[in-house]
Amino acid sequence: MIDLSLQDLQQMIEDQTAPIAVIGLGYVGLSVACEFARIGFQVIGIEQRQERVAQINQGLSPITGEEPGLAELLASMIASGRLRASTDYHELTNCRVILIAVETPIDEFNRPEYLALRRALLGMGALLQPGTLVIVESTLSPGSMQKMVAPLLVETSGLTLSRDFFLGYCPERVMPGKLLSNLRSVSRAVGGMTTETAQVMATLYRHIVLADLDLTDCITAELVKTVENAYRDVQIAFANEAALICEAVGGDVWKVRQLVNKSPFRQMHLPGAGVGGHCIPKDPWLLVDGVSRVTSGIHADEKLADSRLEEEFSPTLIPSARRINDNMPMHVASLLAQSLAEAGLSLKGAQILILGFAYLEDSDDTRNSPSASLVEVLQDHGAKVIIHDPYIQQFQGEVLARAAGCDAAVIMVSHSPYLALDPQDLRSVLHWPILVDGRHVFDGPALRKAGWIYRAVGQSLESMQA
Ligand code: SAJ
Repeated sequence: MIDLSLQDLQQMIEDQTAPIAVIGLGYVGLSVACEFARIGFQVIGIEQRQERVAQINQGLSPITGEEPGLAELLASMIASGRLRASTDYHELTNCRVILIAVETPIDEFNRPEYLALRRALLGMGALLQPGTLVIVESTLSPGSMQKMVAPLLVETSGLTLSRDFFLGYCPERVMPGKLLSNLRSVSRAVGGMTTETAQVMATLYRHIVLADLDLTDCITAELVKTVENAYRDVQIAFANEAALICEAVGGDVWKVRQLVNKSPFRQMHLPGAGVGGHCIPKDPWLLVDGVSRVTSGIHADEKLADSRLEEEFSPTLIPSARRINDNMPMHVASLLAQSLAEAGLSLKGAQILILGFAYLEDSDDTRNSPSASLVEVLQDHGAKVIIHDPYIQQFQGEVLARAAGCDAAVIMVSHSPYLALDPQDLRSVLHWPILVDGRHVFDGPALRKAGWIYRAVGQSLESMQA
């Protein structure tokens, strides 16, 4: 195999003759593999799950849930022979571009769990050919490219970084339900280990991304991805804490939010029953991981003889936001307990209908679902739980049929079918007119006026009295 310089590689990328490998055929890897194949590249997907490889090679998408265009694109790319899946890393040896899109979850201690990433790096290291461009797309804790990915590849390949092979980081910004459209229309931070590498990466992504490609370095790209999601988590936590304050002082957070957002440059997010998904609950922990370093602080305080004090910096806002959001299902459970008590009932022995188990409205994705946390709390307190979700097969069915015989109902996800639900129908089948609203789906004051024992995140009882 001839050693290709970066310029030769750039040319092969420009004319789409550089074979591409994508390691990890999850919703990120599969969509990016299909997109490069669609452009005309020869693409091999490396996936460890044999059954997933077989399914993809039959032209069948393993991605559940609505993903406009993906199943058709996959089928046609398999049929055209431009895309193939395999479990065998040896297929990489003739690839000139290798994308890594494996999961990077956190463990029970909120630390990065890089097992899949290490497996991918170790699987490809010894097979890495000179002249290859390696790009990581998975979300990483800032510094991981420099401290882990690069050393591991250098060590296992025996090649010299940025001379024999080239390395970069381009975090994905796709969202479930909009994979292909996001891939094409959302800008990307393109972080190269060198400026030249970032430029060649941009040549590659320009083929599929119509939005900005912002060339930068790896640490910046790692920070952009984790900061943008930590930003969202903190914004949501702020809305949730404002909601809890409103409940405590007699306010209605929804009225407050509406008027706050009329103030210039305010964009208060939605309070709710919790924060789920595979990005927002995880990425803030990746951002703060290991950031607990001694920083020199300058203190003007005259009492301190030594004006340069060493102090420990460790993030507080971002972990606190995580805890606020993680606590919201517990708050919903407490609203439910209060509602049951109003009817002389307790959680123990009650049968509760949970409306919505996905983590997001009109989705079937249950990763880190706040409803799962709520179910656990309720069961721990002796309640029986009936779950309904129009998008999840095992929880589908006629809502009112599932509600029959339940003592109370809790809305956890604002799925469209629930927005059309007539509370009167629900009341006719519930044992008690008890409803806890975790997503501001219903009109609280109207329901209470109609005799419901109704409680909602962010709405105090005083604020709902007519
Ligand atoms: N949520 C709230 N209040 C809000 C917004 C969301 O409670 O104001 C909850 C949702 O109910 C859900 C969780 O937070 O449980 C996450 O919702 P999300 O809208 O952030 O959806 P995700 O998890 O799909 O986030 C993805 C992220 N995209 C990527 O990581 C590439 C996120 O950065 C995007 O902002 C988000 O999609 C989006 O805007 O759709």
